[in-house]
Amino acid sequence: MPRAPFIVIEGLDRSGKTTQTSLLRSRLEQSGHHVALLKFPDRTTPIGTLIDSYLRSQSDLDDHAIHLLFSANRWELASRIESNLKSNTIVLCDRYAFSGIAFSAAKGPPPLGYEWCRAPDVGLPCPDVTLFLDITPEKARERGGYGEERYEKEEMQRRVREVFRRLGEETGGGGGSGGTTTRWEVIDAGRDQETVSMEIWRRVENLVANGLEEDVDRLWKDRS
Ligand code: DGP
Repeated sequence: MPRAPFIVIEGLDRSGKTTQTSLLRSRLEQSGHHVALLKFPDRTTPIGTLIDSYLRSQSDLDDHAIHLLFSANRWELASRIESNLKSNTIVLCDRYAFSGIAFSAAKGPPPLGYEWCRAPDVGLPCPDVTLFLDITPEKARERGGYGEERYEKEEMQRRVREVFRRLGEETGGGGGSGGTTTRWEVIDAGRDQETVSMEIWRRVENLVANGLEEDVDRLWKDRS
């Protein structure tokens, strides 16, 4: 029996990611699918509480330490992702390991190395498709700008976007460097909500209808 797909939605702050994730969930459920919606960071776990306090600048942590906590927060839910997929429940995830690398590698000084940032997430369940909602920092500003959290600054978002671009280039096409087999799809999120949601649907429709025969892959498995 085919298993359900693992779908990740990634994007910059103000890209409409959370809205689009919720629209996709509704559409999947209306089509009769079971969906488990996850959001990273998951601020409800004990590790997530530390992350939440850091993001709201209520606590300070060493850059390496907080990076490892974000990754641990994903590992906490890794077995749940796998068991859902096996029992034919689609896993839809708002942010994942790619945010982990992009946000940590973009900050500094001193900068954290890209490879160092990637290492703790090697071996996590690999998404079957990653939809990257791309938006320029200018467009994000037009949408009312950023909130008060730690990374919500225009210059930071510009650097984050560059790291996402690198991740996309290395990941695109399946089996890209690093042994990643996720399909990386860039979606212009500067357009209106309806257009973006229709495009997202178009990009996942077949995957969702057919399911997958192969087991869940591992992220960057050739680095493990
Ligand atoms: P959100 O709840 O989606 O608004 O994300 C909170 C903020 O945390 C957002 O600015 C992106 C950032 N973020 C998400 N995941 C990670 C991660 O794994 N590592 C780092 N450094 N930042 C992350």
